[in-house]
Amino acid sequence: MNKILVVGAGGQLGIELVEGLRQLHGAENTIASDLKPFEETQLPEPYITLDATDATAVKGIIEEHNVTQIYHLAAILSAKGEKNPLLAWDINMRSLLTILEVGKMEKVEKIFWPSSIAVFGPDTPKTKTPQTTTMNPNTVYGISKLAGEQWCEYYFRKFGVDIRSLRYPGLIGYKTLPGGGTTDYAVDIYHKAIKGEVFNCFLDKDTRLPMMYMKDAVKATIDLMQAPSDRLTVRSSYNVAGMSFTPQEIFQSVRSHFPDFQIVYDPDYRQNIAESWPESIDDSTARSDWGWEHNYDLNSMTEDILSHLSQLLS
Ligand code: NAD
Ligand code: AKB
Repeated sequence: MNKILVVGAGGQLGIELVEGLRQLHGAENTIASDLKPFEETQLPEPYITLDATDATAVKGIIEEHNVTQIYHLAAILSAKGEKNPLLAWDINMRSLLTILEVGKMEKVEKIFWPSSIAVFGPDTPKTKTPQTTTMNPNTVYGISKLAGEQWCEYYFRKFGVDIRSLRYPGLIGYKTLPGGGTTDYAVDIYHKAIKGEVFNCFLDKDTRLPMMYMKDAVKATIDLMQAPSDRLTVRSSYNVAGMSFTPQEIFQSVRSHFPDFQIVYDPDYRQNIAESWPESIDDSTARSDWGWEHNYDLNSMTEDILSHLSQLLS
């Protein structure tokens, strides 16, 4: 029987991934954990307050609960990382190395760790960015994710740790507000539209970025973790794609439901980060290795989010 530990579960991805994992493995077999105390999360029990950089605490929980799989989500994202680069490097690298090392020692069967399109930089081909290409990221978050990918591959090849990873694009969910990324605008816009407020967009109207609906991200994660090991040809991190759009295009999609909705473009330091990333991603390796398929495009995502969000906020 699988016993799952989700680390950094209190964030935008964790809240929804825990739900998906609990449907699959049972709530009693899926322990959510985060730095935050229980009262500050939206997660139901079982829940443990856990610092991912504390190797003794992580080891204790794995042994006490006979954990067989870890999903390690804790990180400082791109925009927040540029405000405090040393903190971002420290948290992102120290937590990953803790999970890899404890996972190896405790013979954890499988580990999931997310990378990001932030591993690509200004020298990377902008469209249909290939699985293997020039990287050279120029944010501390991207540098930490690229180093993390290489550490994952190293632990797999040297120690046989079965660690799997996806380079998520910007993830868009409606259940919680995002935690300090450059793609956060594409979550905020739905909340402003529902509240009838003008949306102040921190990216320029034509900045195209790869994005994915959270339901597809949860599906990709579970599909990858269930794939037979011998199907996986990539042990750094897989490119995955859902859709690509600009602020103007998502605004038009939302405005088709709220004809009076208005947007003001006011780009800030996050514009430079966005401009260093690809516009679209070639994920053909994920599609052929383990059958990845996305379900949502921009308009079907907008419909789904608005129908759920209006119920949640009413
Ligand atoms: P988030 O910022 O919403 O959540 C991160 C969580 O990690 C927070 O709840 C935070 O309290 C927790 N955390 C921070 N330091 C911790 C520590 N030392 N110990 C335990 N928990 C700690 O981020 P998210 O959007 O949920 O992203 C989750 C993962 O997915 C990250 O690794 C991120 O890099 C990756 N990712 C996210 C996106 C996206 O668009 N959201 C895209 C690409 C990759
Ligand atoms: C961010 O904007 O930092 C994240 C990501 C693409 O990794 N959403």
